[in-house]
Amino acid sequence: SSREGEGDVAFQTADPELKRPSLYRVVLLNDDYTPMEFVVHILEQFFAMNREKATQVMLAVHTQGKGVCGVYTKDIAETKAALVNDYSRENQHPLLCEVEELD
Ligand code: TYC
Repeated sequence: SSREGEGDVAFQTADPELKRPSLYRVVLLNDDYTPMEFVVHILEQFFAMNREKATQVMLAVHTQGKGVCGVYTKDIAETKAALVNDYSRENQHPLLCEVEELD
């Protein structure tokens, strides 16, 4: 196993010491104005859910205040949240998507 500064380049195929990346939840927040059908559309288009799953998640957010759309690495989670927020704004809806680090 190659430790920092040890310089055993010839042995590095054996134990590459890959760390698991930290994971982040992308969450959708409820609001009083965004149409339910727009939220379902977001979940289908940005989180690859079928209509049934997207409807379940949308209703969970509507009744519980927030809900998880998916779990991703940091860059992917932040990109998805930004794409959803930009798209919601373009369509004049106040829908908010946030990123939370997993414990
Ligand atoms: N509460 C919204 C309504 O009654 C629907 C909604 C669901 C909005 C989920 C946002 O993340 C959301 N039209």
